[in-house]
Amino acid sequence: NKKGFIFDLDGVIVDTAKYHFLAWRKLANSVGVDFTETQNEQLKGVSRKRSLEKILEWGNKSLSGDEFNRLMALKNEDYLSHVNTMDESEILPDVPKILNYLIKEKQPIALGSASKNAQTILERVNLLSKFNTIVDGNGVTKGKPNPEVFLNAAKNLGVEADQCIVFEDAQAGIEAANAANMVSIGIGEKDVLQNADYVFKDFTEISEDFINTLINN
Ligand code: B16
Ligand code: MG
Repeated sequence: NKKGFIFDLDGVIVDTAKYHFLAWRKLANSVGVDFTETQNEQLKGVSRKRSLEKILEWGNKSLSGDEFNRLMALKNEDYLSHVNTMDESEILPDVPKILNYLIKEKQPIALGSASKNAQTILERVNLLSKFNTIVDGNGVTKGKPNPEVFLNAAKNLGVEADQCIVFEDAQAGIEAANAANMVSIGIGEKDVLQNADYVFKDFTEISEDFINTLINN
């Protein structure tokens, strides 16, 4: 039985949520809407378009289509100015160790992210070559919690969905993995990621023995 290991990007490989927060807060404030850390948490794993819709809902604002698109572009420009400062030092602890172990064990590896900037970010932190396939916000029509992104990743790897293991930091992503019949591994807090099959604070808590169990089950 061939396994597939699928990694979310933001919050799993790098902490870009802090840059999304800065860019969304700046944008929201510019149209007179407040934006808090709690709200940012609710945008994790959510597409750029859906994120702006939610921010406008929270602020009771409605905009024309043109204005909406202009704000989405502005937010992304600001976000990318932060992304362009990133380097390998922003990779979350023990991520390279786990990726290298999976590569040593000849396990297929995919990225499954809602971000349209996924490839740029992986290039910046020098991890692009570790992945056999990248499925990102450009390759899906339905965002998490819809399982499309992970199902496409499984297909690209040539692995059955129920043989895949997903690492996710967002509730929406855990739901997507569960809906795809995949093993869901939460990276973060147990009380936030209640529906995950396993939860670890970060990759420093994940042992090679645990990875071996995943490979052999
Ligand atoms: P972009 P993930 C998600 O990435 C982020 O968690 C979410 O906050 C963001 O809005 C989304 O990507 C879209 O990102 O604006 O770069 O296309 O966690 O699925 O890797
Ligand atoms: Mg994430």
